[in-house]
Amino acid sequence: MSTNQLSTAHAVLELSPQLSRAISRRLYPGGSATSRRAVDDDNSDHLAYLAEAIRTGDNALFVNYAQWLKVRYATKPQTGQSVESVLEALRYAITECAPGATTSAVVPILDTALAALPGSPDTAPSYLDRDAPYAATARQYLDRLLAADRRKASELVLQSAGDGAPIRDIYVHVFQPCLREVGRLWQMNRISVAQEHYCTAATQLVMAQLCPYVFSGVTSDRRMVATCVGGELHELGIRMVTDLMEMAGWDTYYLGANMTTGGILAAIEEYDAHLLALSATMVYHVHLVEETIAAVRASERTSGVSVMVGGFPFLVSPDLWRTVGADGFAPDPDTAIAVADRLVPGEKP
Ligand code: B12
Repeated sequence: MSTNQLSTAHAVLELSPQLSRAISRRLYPGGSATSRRAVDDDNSDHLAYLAEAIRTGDNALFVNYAQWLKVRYATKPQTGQSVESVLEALRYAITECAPGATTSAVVPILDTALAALPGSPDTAPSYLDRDAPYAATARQYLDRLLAADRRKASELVLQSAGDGAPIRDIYVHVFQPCLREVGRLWQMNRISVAQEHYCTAATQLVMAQLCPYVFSGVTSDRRMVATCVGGELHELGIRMVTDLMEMAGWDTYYLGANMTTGGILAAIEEYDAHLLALSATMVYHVHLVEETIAAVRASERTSGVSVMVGGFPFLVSPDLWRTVGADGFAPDPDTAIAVADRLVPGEKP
């Protein structure tokens, strides 16, 4: 990551309020200040994603966001704008408000995203694949949650586990696709925020009911602290990884969502961890992953810990884990166990 990239990203974030207003003026020339302010939040999001792509030098992070936005806007009629018009307005705002060097660094990223849009669909395909293992269970589980019946959803999963379905399969083939499907349905405006929250909360409840299976194995002396970075609320992915690593013999210390860097460092030290598993889902939290890793490396008390990262941005950009300074990355729990075993070799329990 070069100094230029850092200063350009910083400039975009510093100018965010002015840029945001310029975008709104361009998109809604006749609109009132109030109606423009209503889209300013969206604009700050666009700029936060853009800044992260500039900082990491990874245009894919912004291109993926533009493609996601295309689907979201296609089904969110109140926006009344296309992604193309938003990106054009962003380009106009940058040219208007930012210094020349910033403009010349940012415009190519916007152009790359604009060029990717025509070939990109305005709907997102379902995550529920009829041919996948446990497809029928996943469909039923989601249907029960969408029908607001968490009791029946829980019964279904507990029955499967009781019948011998491995917890790993339930996590990977039921919870994961169902949660991603819930996200897709929200993105396409087919379910409400309340439904999205309900399905997530219910899944956390069901996962907790599976606890006896998770903690039934023998634990080795390899210790892992697992957590999300500050501000990150998406905790289920890292929780699944943690539970399955616990089942694979790791002694795990799971901290959940939104941890401060200081808190993470203290936990590594107190728990005498060999491995730190860090998760981020929102692209605009990638800099926090990098800052946390830098802080871990900088402290004598934690510098010996290996760091493995994962989460959505790392799925979008397979080399991003190197950019943020991690020792390893895994896209899923099985790979996470293999990477962890490589980073911290030890006796298998
Ligand atoms: C549940 C959910 C929420 C919940 C989270 C609650 C909780 N307690 O976790 C709430 C409601 C809080 C939420 C909020 C938001 N969300 Co949300 N959310 C989701 C949803 C539906 C499911 C997330 C999930 O659990 N996925 C399932 C897990 C298993 O998958 P995973 O996270 O990728 O994890 C796997 C791997 O990545 C990997 N992994 C993950 N972490 C780690 C770490 C390590 C070390 C390793 C090795 C591996 C690893 O292993 C996991 C298992 O395979 C997703 C949809 C989706 N596609 O995931 C949207 C989604 C992530 N959210 C989204 C958005 C936009 C938001 C909000 C901005 C707005 C909103 N929807 O309310 C806020 C932002 C909050 C914030 N500041 O963090 C978008 C992001 C789009 C984008 N392009 O960035 C998504 C993709 C929905 C969508 N399709 O539009 N969300």
